[in-house]
Amino acid sequence: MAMTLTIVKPDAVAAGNAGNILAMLEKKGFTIRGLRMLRLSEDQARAFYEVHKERPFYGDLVKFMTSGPVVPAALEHDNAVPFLREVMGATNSAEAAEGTVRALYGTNIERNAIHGSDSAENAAIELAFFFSRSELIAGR
Ligand code: 3AN
Repeated sequence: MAMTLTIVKPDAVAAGNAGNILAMLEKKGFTIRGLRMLRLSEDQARAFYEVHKERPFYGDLVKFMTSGPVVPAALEHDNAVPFLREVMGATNSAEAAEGTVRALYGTNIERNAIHGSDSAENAAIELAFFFSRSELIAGR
């Protein structure tokens, strides 16, 4: 079974929707194999989103992601990476399909409630950013 990384973002945590989002992901069939709550430092947020460092929204994205606690989770499912992307919905919450996490819990393109890895390669990198190998083994 494949694993992917999700992060319940500061907007959704602040709105009291972390539990609702995790429950929705479990209902969709994901198994939670790792779970944390933390507040990203600026250096950590910059490193996590390094692929976007040349993009005009990078500064705002780092500011938003450090604005409050986040809840990263390691999720297991068949084809976990594309399936989570489907369940999350489009990046812009205002355009996300009905019934997706972002349509239900996000606000706009920045405050979009949830992160999901975009490839198997990035999932491995992002899981290792938040969870040690032994934590993920313990979650099995
Ligand atoms: P996704 O999260 O759907 O994979 P990416 O990887 O293109 O989207 O963007 C990463 C994050 O950067 C998004 N989740 C969103 O919070 C933010 N973002 C992307 N595009 C924009 C934009 N045009 N303006 C503001 N924030 C953006």
